[in-house]
Parts: sequence; C-alpha cells; structure tokens
Amino acid sequence: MLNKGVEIVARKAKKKAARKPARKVAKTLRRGTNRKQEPIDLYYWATPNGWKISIMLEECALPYKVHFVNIGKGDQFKPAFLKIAPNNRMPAIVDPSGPGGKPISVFESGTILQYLARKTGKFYPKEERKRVEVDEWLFWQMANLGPMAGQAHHFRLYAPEKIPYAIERYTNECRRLYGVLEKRLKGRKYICGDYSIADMACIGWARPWERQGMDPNDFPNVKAWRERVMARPAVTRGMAIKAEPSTMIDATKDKAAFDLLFRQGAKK
Ligand SMILES: N[C@@H](CCC(=O)N[C@@H](CS)C(=O)NCC(=O)O)C(=O)O
Repeated sequence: MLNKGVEIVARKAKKKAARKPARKVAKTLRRGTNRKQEPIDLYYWATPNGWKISIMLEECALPYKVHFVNIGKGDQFKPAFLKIAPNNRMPAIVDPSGPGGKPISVFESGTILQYLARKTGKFYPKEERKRVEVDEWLFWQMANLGPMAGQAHHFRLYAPEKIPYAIERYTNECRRLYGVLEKRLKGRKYICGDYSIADMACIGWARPWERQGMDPNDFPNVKAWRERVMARPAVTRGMAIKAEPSTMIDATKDKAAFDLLFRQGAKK
C-alpha cells in the first residue's frame, strides 16, 4: 500500500453535500447486500484520469480510501503499485468485495468506470442499445479526447522546445474532437441523454480545455454541458481531492520529475 495512513476523511465543508448519497447507500445495504461494505482503495493523483474515478466513487456514494500516487516522485514505479497497475499509470482500484466476495484489482480508468457501474448498477444503462452508446463515448474519450488533449498539454506546456507542427497538430485534433462533441450534445443534456460514465470520463479533460488552446465560445453546447456537469456536487467533491500542496511537483520546473514522466523507457 502506498503512502500508508493517507486517507481521505470526510471534510466538514463537504459533509452537507455528501449526506444525501450516503443515505442512499445505507438504503441499498439494508436491502440485503453486505452491510459492512469495506472501502475501495483508490490509487490516485489529481489529474483528468484520476478524477474520473474519484467522481464515480462520489456519485455512487461508495466508501473509499485514497492512496496518493505521486507521479512526479515515481510512486507509479513502486513494485506494490505495479502489481495492481502494470502500465505504471494511475488510477487503479482494489475492491476488497470483488466478484465472489474476493478482492479484485482494476487498472485503466475506462475499465474501472465500467466495473463500478456494473457493481452498483448506476450511470450505465442495462438496455443493450443504450449501453453500447455509452461504451462508444467512453471509448471515444479513452482513445481520442484523452490522448489528444494529453499531447496538446504536453507540446503546449511541457515540451522544452516549442515545436509549431506538434502544437498545431494536437491543438487541431482537440478542436476537431470538441466539434464532434458539440454536434453530439445538440439537443442532449448529457452525452448519452442521461448522465453516465461517458460524461464522467470526458469532464476532466474538458475542464482545462483552454490549456488545449480552445476558445469556449466556439463550442456553446460543450460549454453548457461542461458547466452542467461541473455543477454536480459529486463532481466538485471528486475533483477537489488533492495531496498536500508541499508534495506537488511542477514538471515544467523540476528536471527530475520531467525526466521521470517524459523520458521513460522499457524497464526490466
Ligand atoms: N489510459 C490510462 C491513462 C492513465 C494515465 O495516463 N495516467 C497518468 C496521469 S494522468 C499517469 O499515471 N502517469 C504516470 C506516468 O506517466 O508515469 C487510464 O485511462 O487509466
């Protein structure tokens, strides 16, 4: 376990917003499932990929413990973490009450979202046609919006040299993708009609869209959706989870963190 003892304890200011979903869970538990639900271990750092899972856990009011994986310091390479997340990327979870009542570890944020959605029966339609739609947009985020926005951030903010071709390429790809989302959101409140794990997957990347070179006024439907999703109390709580400021490292200023994050090779 990383950062032993690091556990998110209910903060006073958040208590009020948390009250309602917590009651809902108690109700579910009384209906016959495990009354003493053990908390899920969340391996997390405050980034768009990490937020997907803190948001989902908050939305489902599942009990969880946060273990900070300080990716600027190399926690993602610790053997204990690699056992559950062999791609040395967070987020990951360990659910002590997995299938058959036994623990299960899950890595890759899309897989974790689907797992938690199946476990709780929430934010993931049961009807096959509707479920396929949610999967389409979830995978759209995983294979498109996330990687392209990630590269846009890299070349616009982190790369030591400013390479116009790379900046233009990834900024344009982001613009294309927000254009696709803009059309999709026409006449829809959320990406698949009802709020789902597809929205949770996309919101973290859309939140810093100005860093990707976007002008919010170009995409009014995305702008309204972004505000709608970010106004949800569970989303606010999920995105507010941060490690101690003193442990945060800015890879644009810290060479060791930069090399650790951006000069990785194959490890034995
Ligand atoms: N496809 C992965 C991507 C996860 C990912 O890229 N995580 C980054 C932070 S946003 C990370 O852990 N980076 C550590 C590293 O680069 O070593 C997922 O969605 O779970």
